[in-house]
Amino acid sequence: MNRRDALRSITLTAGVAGMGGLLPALSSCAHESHAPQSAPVLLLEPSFDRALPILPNAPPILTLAAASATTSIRKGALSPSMSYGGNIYGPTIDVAMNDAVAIRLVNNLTVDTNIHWHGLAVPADMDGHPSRVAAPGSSIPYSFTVHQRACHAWYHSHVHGDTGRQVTMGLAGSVLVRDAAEAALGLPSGADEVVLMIQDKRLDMAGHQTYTPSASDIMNGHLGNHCTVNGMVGPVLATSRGWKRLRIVNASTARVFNLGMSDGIPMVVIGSDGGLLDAPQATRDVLLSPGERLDVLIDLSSLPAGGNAFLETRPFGGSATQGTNGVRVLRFDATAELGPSFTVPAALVPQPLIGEEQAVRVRTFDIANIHDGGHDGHAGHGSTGHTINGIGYRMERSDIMVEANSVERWTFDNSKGTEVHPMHVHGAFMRILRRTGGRGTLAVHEGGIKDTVLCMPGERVEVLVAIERHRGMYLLHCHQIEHSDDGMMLNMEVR
Ligand SMILES: [Cu+2]
Repeated sequence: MNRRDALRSITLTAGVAGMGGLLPALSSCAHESHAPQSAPVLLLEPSFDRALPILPNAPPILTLAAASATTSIRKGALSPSMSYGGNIYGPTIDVAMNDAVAIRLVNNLTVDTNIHWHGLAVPADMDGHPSRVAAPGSSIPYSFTVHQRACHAWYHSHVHGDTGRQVTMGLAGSVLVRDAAEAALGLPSGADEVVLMIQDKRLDMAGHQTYTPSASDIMNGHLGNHCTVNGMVGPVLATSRGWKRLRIVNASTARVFNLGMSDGIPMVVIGSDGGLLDAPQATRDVLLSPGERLDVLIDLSSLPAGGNAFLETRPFGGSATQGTNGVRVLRFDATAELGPSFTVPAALVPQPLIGEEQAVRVRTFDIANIHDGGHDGHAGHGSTGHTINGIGYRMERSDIMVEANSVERWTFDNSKGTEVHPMHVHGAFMRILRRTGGRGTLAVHEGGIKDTVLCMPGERVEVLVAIERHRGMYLLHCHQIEHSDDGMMLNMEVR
């Protein structure tokens, strides 16, 4: 048993023990997978009593030292966490189109770790494939050139079987890619542009975050009882009265947020995973699943000095276990200062065209909860055996062969499924064509280039996939990370 397996075994033993022996079938095999559905985990309304931590910016040439840390997630309590250098999470890495990135990951943890550059098109050996990890005390030099349009990418651990725990504890950060087309729009910048890493956390009575998923957590998601922004429950951002650009990433393992502004504050979606939309889209709220990013403008100019407004997550339908209640997430306190004058541009930046007629191959992926024991994840230790097309993940097996620089048309079929699956592809970007069943429509931010798409229970989502230029082994997986840690992941070989 290697170190990672040992850790996994300890974690899962703790998880099973915590269920009071209600699930004796777990000790046998993955096929006995139908754990009882637990009651939805409700989010608690926070009190807003501390300043929002601003994640520091960093240039793309640096060392990220993954280490255990402590952070105050809830006021008055110190929680164990993990970080790339601070209390929790890593710096926001600022890169421009054509910049060289040279980042050394140093592993100061007692378990394996690595980094996946979620939303960056990088060579396969730089992509954070789970077969390439840094053992404790060792390091991985990541170096590549960013050659893609302005966007909000992010980075996080991708160690198979331990990703959910490492990301929840804090091994994640943002990457902002800039280009001239974006700069020409004069969007809110400086203090008026804020990265918000939103993550639900399960806090115990002492205010410590815990991550020991039970079998029902592996099915329904390890849902937290608190919503955090940049690692803090109930943060407050004191800010001038004017337009703000919020760069949001849903860093939860499983929690879908339905994000909107209180008090009828205008909210305009301008971008998604792969950069800016063609045109701004005013909206009331947006469903954002784990792994997805949202680039949104909000207008606080109508607030009086001393007034406030909230970013909130609202209840939503479509899932038996999610969206049950809504809470306020972040409070904006208006100062006396007026922000710079700004008019939302009528047009943004044209999307790269991915035409349906370019597709050279059609594939369907059945993601509707077919269970299988034969994978490298939690097998034999409480696994429910999540699969794609009935196949559980094997580290060394090539599952999908695709051509570099080609386009394919894929369908994610969750029409018979009961679980929430945000599907994520590495080394490729997607254009969402249509959604049938469930919501039956595309969300406003889904008009943009995507790397992650939410497939709610009952939904079939058709996408065009533009495979990038790099060859080698990439991944297609569910970004409900308990599912991918459980084997809901395939190797995609680009040739
Ligand atoms: Cu899933």
